[in-house]
Amino acid sequence: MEAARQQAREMFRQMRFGMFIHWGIYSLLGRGEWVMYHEKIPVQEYEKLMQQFNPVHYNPREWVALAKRAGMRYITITTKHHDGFCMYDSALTDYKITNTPYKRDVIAELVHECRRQRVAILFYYSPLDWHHPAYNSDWEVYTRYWHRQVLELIRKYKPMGIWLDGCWHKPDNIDATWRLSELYREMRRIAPGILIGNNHHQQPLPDEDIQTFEQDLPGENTAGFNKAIPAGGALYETCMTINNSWGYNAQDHNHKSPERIVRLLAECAGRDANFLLNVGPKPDGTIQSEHVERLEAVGHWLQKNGKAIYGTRGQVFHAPPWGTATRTAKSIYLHIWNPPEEPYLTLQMPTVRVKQARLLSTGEAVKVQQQEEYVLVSIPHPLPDTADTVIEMEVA
Ligand code: JFZ
Repeated sequence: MEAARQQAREMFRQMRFGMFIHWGIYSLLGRGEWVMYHEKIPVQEYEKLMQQFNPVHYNPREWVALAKRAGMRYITITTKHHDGFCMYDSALTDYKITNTPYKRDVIAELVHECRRQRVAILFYYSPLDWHHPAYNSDWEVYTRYWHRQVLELIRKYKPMGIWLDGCWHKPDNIDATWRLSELYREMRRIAPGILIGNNHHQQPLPDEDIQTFEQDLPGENTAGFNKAIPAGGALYETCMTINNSWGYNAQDHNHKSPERIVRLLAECAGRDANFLLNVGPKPDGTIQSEHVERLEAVGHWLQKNGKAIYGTRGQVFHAPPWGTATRTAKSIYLHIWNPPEEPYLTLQMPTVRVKQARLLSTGEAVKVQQQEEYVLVSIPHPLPDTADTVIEMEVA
């Protein structure tokens, strides 16, 4: 594997936490990103939304600053969703942001801010397209169109990675049908270190770097479209919504609590997965306050406990009932939110010697009793952080 690609994979994994952004002209209707399909809106009708889209409060500097306050190290934004509308200035279609009253290339402005604030940026792109006439009438023409769009995105904006989503619409013989290997080769020719993810919910292809788990944790569900297939060396990334909607949905008030989001972040890291948490900005370019509040709460937790997430690896213990664990070469981090009755944890760690242990957020020492086959770790009662109390164990 190319050194540049290997390096990008390692950097991506160390980042652990990213902001997913689903934003498009569908946000005008406030009923999610599948509204055109669910409400059977004819293309000619739906296209009119373009003339109304004018996100006057769009502030990429604030979006990136919010991601950083949340402790997110990268952003993955939709450049074209299934509705076919391009949120960037594509040379290959007039159905794009620069032909709206807003006129400006919102993707270019976000990329600029990410570079300035040193946040990595990846692009979501949907090969599935409900708008392009050739999608149903001339597969050769449509394939050339979408392949060329992916390559123009890479050439024009130089993202860290491309996150494809929509190949599941024609799942049989997915590589040949969508001509993925041919596209991946061309992508890597122009950008050797580019990361490739494809949300097709099948075994990752050899040239794919990111195996996505949508609204799911790796290993949680072995059935359904989110099969927890042993990764062929690909990196794991779980993507989730804060409520139940990817695109802005004014009626969806089912927002996860900050505590639940912190635990999901820890659960992902404990399973050696990145956590891509989604916001769906409103048509005026603002992010709804319920989501801003939750992101800031997670960022506050990460200020005290980030060492137990960033740059760590997972799969330390198998499904511990008390929480999860992450590790580095020198430390094991116990993430505890469901403590046992006893005032201690019993850890089966026959090959590991614990030198000392402390509460990560305060540095307060924690008592450890080393036995031959296991270690007893005292746990404070009540837990100082009900969301996730982290104990750092320095190990030999
Ligand atoms: C897809 C998109 O349809 C959705 O709008 C959002 O962008 C999400 C992140 O990705 O959701 C899927 C993808 C695949 C399946 C179902 C929903 N599937 O394979 O059943």
